[in-house]
Amino acid sequence: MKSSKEKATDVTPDNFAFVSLGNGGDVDFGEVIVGLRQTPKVVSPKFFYDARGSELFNAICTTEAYYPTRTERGIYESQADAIAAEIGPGTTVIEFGPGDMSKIRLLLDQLRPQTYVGVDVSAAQLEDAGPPLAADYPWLHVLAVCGDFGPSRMLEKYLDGQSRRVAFFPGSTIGNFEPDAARQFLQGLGKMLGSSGCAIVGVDLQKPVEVLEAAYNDPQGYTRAFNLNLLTRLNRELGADFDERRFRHKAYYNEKLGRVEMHLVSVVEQQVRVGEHTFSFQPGETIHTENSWKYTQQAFGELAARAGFAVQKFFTDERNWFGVFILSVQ
Ligand code: SAH
Ligand code: AVI
Repeated sequence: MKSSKEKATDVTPDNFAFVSLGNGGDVDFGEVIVGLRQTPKVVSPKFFYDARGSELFNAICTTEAYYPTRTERGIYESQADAIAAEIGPGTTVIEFGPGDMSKIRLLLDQLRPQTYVGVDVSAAQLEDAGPPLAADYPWLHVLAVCGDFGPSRMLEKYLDGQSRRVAFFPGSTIGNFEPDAARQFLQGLGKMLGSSGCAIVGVDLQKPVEVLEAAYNDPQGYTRAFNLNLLTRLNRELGADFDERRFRHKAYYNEKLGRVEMHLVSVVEQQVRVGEHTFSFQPGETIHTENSWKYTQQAFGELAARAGFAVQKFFTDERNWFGVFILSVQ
């Protein structure tokens, strides 16, 4: 006897569709070369999420050290009714970077949207998570969109013009943008949502440095493996010859800027080839792979206001570690 989850993946449900925008899914060679030519060297965190990277991210989320996942989930579990009351039923929910689509599940029974659209660069995650979601919620239209959720109007043709649009951006993925890029993203989002639109945005909040640094240095080593997997991916997809043993994971809280930084540090002097390009590394030189900005309630509210949103409601946990903002287009 199969479990309902196994059954769900056997046949693609009628209420599920998958489309590709053609602007994500693979590593962009040109973007990587431009980043590695900079000082300090940089590679975008959006390239973390190949099948292995997504698997490692999901493993990070299960650790005790990585508090954001369970804290945000706790807010949805306890506040789903209150969140739904702010939004109302029959909407089109568009989730940015849904990953395993587990967070939207915590809201669907209360939110009762008509359509769910998940936009992610990770085709593997969409293929794994989309059909079971559609099978478990047969009343919901589920559309998985493989592509970059950055500025683009390509998504528009997959959205209906009738129902109210609600953006769902959990996980503090917005914290991986620089604050000005986050503002620009929200500004573009406001246009896409239209004047009746609103957004549910999960934002990690500032807290003691020890808690932040532990979250990005889990004792299981998943974050280290997640960071180093980027090099494995560049080797496979771009024909690079990084030796993962010659780099180490480094993550720390930059208190002055209010962000956790992740880097890959070269442990020796070395040269690395990426396609026909060669890059030199001094010992201790880093590739900057991710920023994870941590906000105060006030600072994020002000950023959203500069992007044309009003904070309709704010939810948090008892330690004030994570914030869920309900934003409405002004
Ligand atoms: N929302 C989930 C997953 C967060 S991890 C959670 O809260 O746990 C970030 C997710 O965003 C990953 O699934 C990754 O593949 C996706 N992602 C990152 N950058 C992206 C981009 N530029 N465009 C589309 N998806 C992106
Ligand atoms: C997806 N994003 C918000 C995560 C974060 O915390 O910045 C990705 C991550 N990086 C290391 N651990 C988790």
